[in-house]
Amino acid sequence: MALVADRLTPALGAELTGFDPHSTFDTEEIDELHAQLMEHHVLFIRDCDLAPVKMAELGAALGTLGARHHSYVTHPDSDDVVILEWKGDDLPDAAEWHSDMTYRDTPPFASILKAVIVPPAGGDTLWASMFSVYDSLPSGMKDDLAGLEAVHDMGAFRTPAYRGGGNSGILDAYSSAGTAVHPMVAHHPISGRPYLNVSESFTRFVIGLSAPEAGRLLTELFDRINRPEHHVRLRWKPNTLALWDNRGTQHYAVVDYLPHLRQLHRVAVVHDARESR
Ligand SMILES: O=C(O)CCC(=O)C(=O)O
Repeated sequence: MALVADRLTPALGAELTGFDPHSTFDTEEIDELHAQLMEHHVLFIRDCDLAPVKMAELGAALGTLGARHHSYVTHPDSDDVVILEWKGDDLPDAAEWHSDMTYRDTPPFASILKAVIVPPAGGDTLWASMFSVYDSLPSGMKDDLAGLEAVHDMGAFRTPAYRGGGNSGILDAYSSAGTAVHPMVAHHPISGRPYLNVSESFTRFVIGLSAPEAGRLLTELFDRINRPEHHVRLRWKPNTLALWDNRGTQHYAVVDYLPHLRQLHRVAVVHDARESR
């Protein structure tokens, strides 16, 4: 593949051409795709008609596919593909800044998302560079964050869990989703670059602080993530594919399209096969 990337904002994101969805995804091709991903953090590929089985193959070429998601249904053609679908008066759960599944000890390193059905207007997704957010912090704040760790949990997934099974529904969802403690400033395993590692969806508490202190610190950090200079925004069309590195990015799916139907397919890749090379 001769991939060409057109960078979209200084913070992150590129529109990629030259990707062949019918390729056999050999090592050299995926090395090239991975290199583009490391440079731009999120890649958008238009007219990429990847069938669910092929999407899972692309994920497996990038690394190890993860355990099933605790809440989403899987595609009948592939257990590795979850279906994200919202319409009517649904309560979409992705209109919050987050990096996928950080309530797990080992969250996915990458996610692949393909639009299947898009609403007539709206339903865009934004990504934020957490490298850019970290770089923009005052140096005193960077010093304060060094060495701090925070607790991540399943956040708003509590609502369907509670509606489905009351308090024991929440406990069951908790035990399958898990909870994890991560450093508030992490380093990308390949570039070594520091990035802010907290999200409004899943980061709940800072170890060693009181609840009000943790709340104030997290609120200030979440406000910083919201600034548009750290963002790139994608307008989906059917068969647009987004591939992103969860280490150092977060995303936010805008809910402005209901009651129209919006459906996407997603594959999560847990381990980066190229990380230890
Ligand atoms: O629906 C979207 O655009 C994003 C979905 C999402 O947040 C995710 O795949 O983690």
